[in-house]
Amino acid sequence: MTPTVERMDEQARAILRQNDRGGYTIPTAGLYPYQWNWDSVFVALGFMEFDEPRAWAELETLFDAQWPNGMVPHIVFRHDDPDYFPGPSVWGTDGLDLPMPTSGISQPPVAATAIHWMVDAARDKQAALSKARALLPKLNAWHQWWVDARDPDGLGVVAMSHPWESGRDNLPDWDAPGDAIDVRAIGDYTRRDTSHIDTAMRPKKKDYDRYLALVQFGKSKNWDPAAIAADSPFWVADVGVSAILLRADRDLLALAERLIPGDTMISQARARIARLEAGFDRLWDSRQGAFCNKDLRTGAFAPAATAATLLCFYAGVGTPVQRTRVIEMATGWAEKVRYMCPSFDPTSGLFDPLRYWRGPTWAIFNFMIGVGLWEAGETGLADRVKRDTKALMEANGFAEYYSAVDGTSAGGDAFSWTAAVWLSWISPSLKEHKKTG
Ligand code: 9WN
Repeated sequence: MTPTVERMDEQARAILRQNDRGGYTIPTAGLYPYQWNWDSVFVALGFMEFDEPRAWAELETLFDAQWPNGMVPHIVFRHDDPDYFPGPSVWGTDGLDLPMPTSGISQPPVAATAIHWMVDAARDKQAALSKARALLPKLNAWHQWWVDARDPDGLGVVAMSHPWESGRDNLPDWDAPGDAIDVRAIGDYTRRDTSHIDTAMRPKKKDYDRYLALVQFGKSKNWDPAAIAADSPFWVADVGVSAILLRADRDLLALAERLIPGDTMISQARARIARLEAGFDRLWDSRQGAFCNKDLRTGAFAPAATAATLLCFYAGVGTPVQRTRVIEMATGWAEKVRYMCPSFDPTSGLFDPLRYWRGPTWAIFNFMIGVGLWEAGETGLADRVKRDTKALMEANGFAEYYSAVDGTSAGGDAFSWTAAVWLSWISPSLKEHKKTG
């Protein structure tokens, strides 16, 4: 029997409360015992529905860990937890002058967009405006870090220096570029993830060897962005982060024009937007008829499209012809799988229904895709994405992710960002003005 809306709302709120570690929220107990960057941002949107001060605190604690060079790290280590590998000592950022121990890379910059939505939805407008105003310079520094550190040649697309930086760790897209990573000197190590989760759902050992080798590489360069850009064996332009950054810059610009008119960050944001808009077309693979990830060392496109291809609507890019092709592609996917939107092309031989980012459906990605489609007037597909997300949660709870083929829940359970997506996008109890996308 489908649980009632009240029951779903209650469970979702309980998950956020139970994963709250006092000002920051872990993604799920055991598997991920620290604060993760984009997880926290979605969590803030969830808290916003029932505890606004707590929502702002989630973002403030994340930005407390911002590096002096503007980067907002992908994991914040407030303690050392043996449940997770690689922990703070492996990342070796302790010699840098940082506010607290963190990883050495970033994650998709969804925060400015979330903050824009939070300001619009806030019941306590005064508090929201002052919190957003205080966060804006930090957001701007982070966005500038993205283009300076990960696009030093001004291509208008951002490179991933590590698969984890994309938030979509083991996409098939990273396989061929990853062949250039030398793993011979990594030494012995013990994974912790596979002691929590079925190995069939997690990245393979070959992937982990590469993840670790890249961490060791970054550490050997003292996490210096220029040295990483010059020598990283892995340097792949990501459609997902490029789209998310472009969208985030549009939201940052709108907030800055409203809250601090005349500030220099306005012209900086405009310059980044122009550069990212111009660059996005580089990721159009005319052979595949889709926006695809691209190895910037070799110039090779990834083997197939991913869910991020659909973020062109969220980012507000693509010609009418390109957008039509993307909709045709997504319509084909929707016929092939029961639950939109698979993270990887379900018509490809590399599609894997349960292994992490190689095929499964993720609520946070559906959130961004659904909002973008809705805004672009593609309401049929937008409704399908939202309906499927709701059905997955109602039938299978708040899992880390789900099989796009049959809805099987996978990865960690009682998962914070999935619960947050229910509260801020799916729940039928949302106020009328929020029922978009
Ligand atoms: C590495 C926390 C994170 C998400 C990522 C997801 C996964 C970590 C891991 O979990 O990555 O960052 O150890 O597998 O891929 O998107 O932020 O939920």
